[in-house]
Amino acid sequence: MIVLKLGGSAITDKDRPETLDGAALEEAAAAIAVTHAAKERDEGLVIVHGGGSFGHHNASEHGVTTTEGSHDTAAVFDIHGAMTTLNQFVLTRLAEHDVPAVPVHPFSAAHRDTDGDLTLPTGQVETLLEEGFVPVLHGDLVAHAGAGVTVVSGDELVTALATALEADRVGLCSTVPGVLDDDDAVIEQITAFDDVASVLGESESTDVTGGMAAKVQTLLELEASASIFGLADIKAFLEGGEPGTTVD
Ligand code: IP8
Repeated sequence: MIVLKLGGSAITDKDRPETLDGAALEEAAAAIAVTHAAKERDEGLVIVHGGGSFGHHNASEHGVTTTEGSHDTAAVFDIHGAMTTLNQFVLTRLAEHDVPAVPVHPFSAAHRDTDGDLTLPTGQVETLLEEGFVPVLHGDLVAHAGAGVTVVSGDELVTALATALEADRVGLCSTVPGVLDDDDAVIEQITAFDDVASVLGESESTDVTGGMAAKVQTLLELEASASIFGLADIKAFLEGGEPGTTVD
């Protein structure tokens, strides 16, 4: 099965609060629809989307990160609310393309222990897959023992899902065509973080979960082979190709 992450920055205007990039989401939904229909659902697909302008601004306003928590219900309504709003946009667009996409909200399913380690039950995701659905999860808040609620990034969910479901392939769709070197050329393969540490800067937008460096580090921990690519390459990835940067 495949875990595909639609980066928040790829489907929203990341620098304007709560602004969708409708054209980008349409392009992603169309590509997913074509490949999903062609495979006649014999290969399970789980989608995870990030926040982009729908979660990070709210989270930073409330001072909530993956480690800094809050006990303020207003923070929960704002941050989780923003993420479920974006989730609705994603589901609606996929439904318009006849993709049987359904929501799975991490806030209602996952939690962190006092060390911050994430537990994400996946029985519902597995059953939905077996029943022919495409579960769509998203970066969210989660209950965090001793800290209230903290952010869980889409990338963390991708890792948890890929591991629990023994995913064959993991794809991260980003705003860039892959991980870029100092000359803006796509790095074809990354096997160790040290190889790319010097070129992976901090994310320039408000991103409480760490930008490209954190993504690469997370993907390096996976058993499954992972690819980072741009919107134009979703179809190529879902058809079995390895566009962009392969992280192995
Ligand atoms: O964009 C973050 O998800 P990400 C979600 O995948 C929130 O890092 C709530 C900021």
